[in-house]
Amino acid sequence: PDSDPEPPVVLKLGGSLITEKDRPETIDDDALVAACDAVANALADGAVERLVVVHGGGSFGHHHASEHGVSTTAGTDDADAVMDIHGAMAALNRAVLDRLHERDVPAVPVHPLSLTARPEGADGDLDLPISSTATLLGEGFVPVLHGDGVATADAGVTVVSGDELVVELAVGLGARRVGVCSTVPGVLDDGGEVISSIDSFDAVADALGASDATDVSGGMAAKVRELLALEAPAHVFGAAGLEPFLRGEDAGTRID
Ligand code: IP8
Repeated sequence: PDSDPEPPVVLKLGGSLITEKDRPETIDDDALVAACDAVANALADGAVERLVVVHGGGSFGHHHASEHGVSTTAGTDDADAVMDIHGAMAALNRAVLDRLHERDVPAVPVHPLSLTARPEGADGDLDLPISSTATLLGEGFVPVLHGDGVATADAGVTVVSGDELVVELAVGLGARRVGVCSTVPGVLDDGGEVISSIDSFDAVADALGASDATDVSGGMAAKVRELLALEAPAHVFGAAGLEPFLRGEDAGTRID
């Protein structure tokens, strides 16, 4: 029999990378195409065997979430608001899938709204059943998840960020490596230099500012805190780091 399959790589493509963050529902197609090329190349030459992609909201999800006052902690009971947020994210997901298919990547959608919940309320843990994604991976697909709305006890529907999904997927799937690709080349220190590696939150807390554009789910500090808690090594890098990361090299900031 074949030896056990390699644990997957979990890759987040930031919403700020693949969309124009300040223009509602606008894709940054050059950036999206470049990212999809890097993914396709890494799969084609075997640098990565099994891959899960998660993408953020950028000017799709965050625009509608903020219009409706919905965040990871503030929910809505208005179905129209849910449809605006989920509809925009599904449209962005479709664009990502289309670009991956053009490069023969066997990508399929996994929509968190249909799968996840916060059964203990907005402050409680996210419940993300993993079997759909795990089975798709085993069958040779590249599951593509995205930030979305999530059913939340006593709050209606809140936002689940791509970062939360990355963490849940990494734990649930026993990921080999985690990559977060955004518009910044890594986690930056006070002087704007990339911090090459982070192994404790306190050491970098002061240097981590908030995201500048509309972002309902918490900026770089929250990302670093969550990635530090993972067993798998994580890297935070910009577009130029994607190819090296997928080849197994260090890129941007290593968080471990
Ligand atoms: O961009 C949030 O995902 P993120 C997506 O990963 C929505 O924070 C629906 C605002």
